[in-house]
Amino acid sequence: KIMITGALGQIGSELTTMLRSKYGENNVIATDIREDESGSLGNGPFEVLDVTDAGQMHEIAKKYQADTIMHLAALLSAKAENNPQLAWNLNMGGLVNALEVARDLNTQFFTPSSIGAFGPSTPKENTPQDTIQRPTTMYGVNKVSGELLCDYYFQRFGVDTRGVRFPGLISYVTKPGGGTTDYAVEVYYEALKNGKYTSYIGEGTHMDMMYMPDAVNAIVQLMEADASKLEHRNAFNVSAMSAAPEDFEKAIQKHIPEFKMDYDVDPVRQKIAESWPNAIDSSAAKDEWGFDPKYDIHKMTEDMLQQLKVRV
Ligand code: VAH
Repeated sequence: KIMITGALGQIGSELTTMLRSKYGENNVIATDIREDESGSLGNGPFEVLDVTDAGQMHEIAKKYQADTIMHLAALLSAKAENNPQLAWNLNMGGLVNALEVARDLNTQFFTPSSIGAFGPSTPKENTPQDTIQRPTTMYGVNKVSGELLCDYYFQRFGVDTRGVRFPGLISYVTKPGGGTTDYAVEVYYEALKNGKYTSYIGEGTHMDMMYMPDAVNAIVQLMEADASKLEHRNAFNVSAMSAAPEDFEKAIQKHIPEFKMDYDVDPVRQKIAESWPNAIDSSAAKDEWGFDPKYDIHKMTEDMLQQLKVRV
């Protein structure tokens, strides 16, 4: 049985649905800080959980006899920069609580890291799996600390911890909240609604991106991978594309020729974006567990627009 925190979030909402259809509704326990008011996650078990409440987390995991914990509840980069103290308490407090539950109940463990775990002194192009990690954002500090803590729980306590460094994730189901890469989602909504988009990230700023179906598949693939093949654990570089705002503009124009992008750069998020790599190297994930994303920017754009057309 898999217990998920942050199940109503950007990743959680799609991961929960996908795992429920794969393993059965009752085998996936969804938790989030708020009620699933719209019933978007379906009929499987759902519990309201504040991840900073260690006792409650433990109780829920025990009640449902979880054997895997997927810990997704966290504050994203731009929000974390606005409130670093809250970010530390929530991102690190939640993680250590989840790891403690995993240790006590002997469960498998997944939590996402991010390209935010890199910083200005990291090589920007073809960023290696093992390289300098000196991020300059609170979110990045949380992610590097989280990677180290997960490795520690594996080495010290034998908890089967696994993770990936996700790039900006693009999806049509649940919008991200307070990230630096959110523009790459907003652009599709605005293209369909208004035929134009004002980007808060500057022209020529490259970041890694991935379509959500590839992201949830990667999680399942990594968790099912043979442990003896894993040289790394926390966390694997994974990316499907490196793109700048103008790449989204061009890709969208193939479907909506009159679409136009202009710029009104937000200095806070621009600075965060510039501190991250342009393009990371995902070969360790490919070699060790067969990471194989299916969507490039064009295939993703076609699907996003088609899916959103009926929703927006
Ligand atoms: C953010 N989407 O922008 C997140 C992420 C790739 C970065 O972790 O904060």
